[in-house]
Amino acid sequence: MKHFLHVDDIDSSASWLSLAAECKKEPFKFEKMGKGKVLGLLFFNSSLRTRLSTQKAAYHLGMHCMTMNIGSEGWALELEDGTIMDQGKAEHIKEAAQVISQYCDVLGVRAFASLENKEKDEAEQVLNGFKKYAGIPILNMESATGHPLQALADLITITEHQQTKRPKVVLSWAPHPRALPQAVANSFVGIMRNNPQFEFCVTHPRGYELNPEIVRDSPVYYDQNEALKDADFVYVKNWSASSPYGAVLNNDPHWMITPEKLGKAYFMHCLPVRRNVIVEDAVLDGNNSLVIEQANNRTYAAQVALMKILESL
Ligand code: AN0
Ligand code: CP
Repeated sequence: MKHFLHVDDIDSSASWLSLAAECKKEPFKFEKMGKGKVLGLLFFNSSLRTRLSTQKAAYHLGMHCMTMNIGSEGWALELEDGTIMDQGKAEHIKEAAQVISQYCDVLGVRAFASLENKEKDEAEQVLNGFKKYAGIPILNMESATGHPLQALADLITITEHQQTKRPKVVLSWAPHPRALPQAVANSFVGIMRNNPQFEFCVTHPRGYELNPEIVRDSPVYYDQNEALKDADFVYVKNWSASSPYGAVLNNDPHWMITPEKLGKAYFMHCLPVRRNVIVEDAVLDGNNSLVIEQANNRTYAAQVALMKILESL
């Protein structure tokens, strides 16, 4: 039984990419694979792309899909062991996960970082809780520390548009009024690290360092202009600081991506994006923006991840 929890679960980029291309060309080619299987999707947080693209991927594979906004419609879940449950939490994740697995064969979970407690976020309490107690394959639909389906869709998109053998890909931080998780950035760094055919670097203001265990030896620049030099793909994302954990330290509008900064490069963002905060209108509305193609590729990323899970059942 295989889970899809992390970019490291992509055992061969080449074979996953070629399967994604096959699915994109002929979406219903594997529609018998999921026949009779039920996919449950649990959302603790808002979603547009992940919810609809994963449902569409399930449809392509002949799976039945049940979606629940568990964060707003379900019972509040207790995650800690041994607690006296006399406060606000009505149900323990132990029962909830085991019950869900009576109804579903595969379970997708979206549960963002709390941004309040770094250790608990890094322990992936919700994702790992479902993995531990549900006993069925788990699909990560953005957890506290990662968003591997997004990273896979981004890899597909870059591969489709690359014009040279070794394009330069830059991950740039950009300002945002609210504290956002590091999950998208983490998984993008991880998938770039696993695909050394790209020249990759990260740029962010001081204080926004990502987890060094994830960044490893990827070059990091505090000077955005230096990092953006000769870029072919500029992947833009806000994330909050790691110390103090979850803080917004800097909202310097100079980090916003403008047509001048982008130059000839392609612009990428996972969406949702705040116009004229993260990126100027002219970039998003221009010919070099790949954001809609990234969103389209979410379907094929989810389809391939589900196929790998279904094959393992
Ligand atoms: C979320 C984040 O930054 O993790 C989801 C992105 C896919 N974004 C917001 O909350 C705006
Ligand atoms: N990119 C992404 O995951 O979008 P949603 O939060 O709308 O699912």
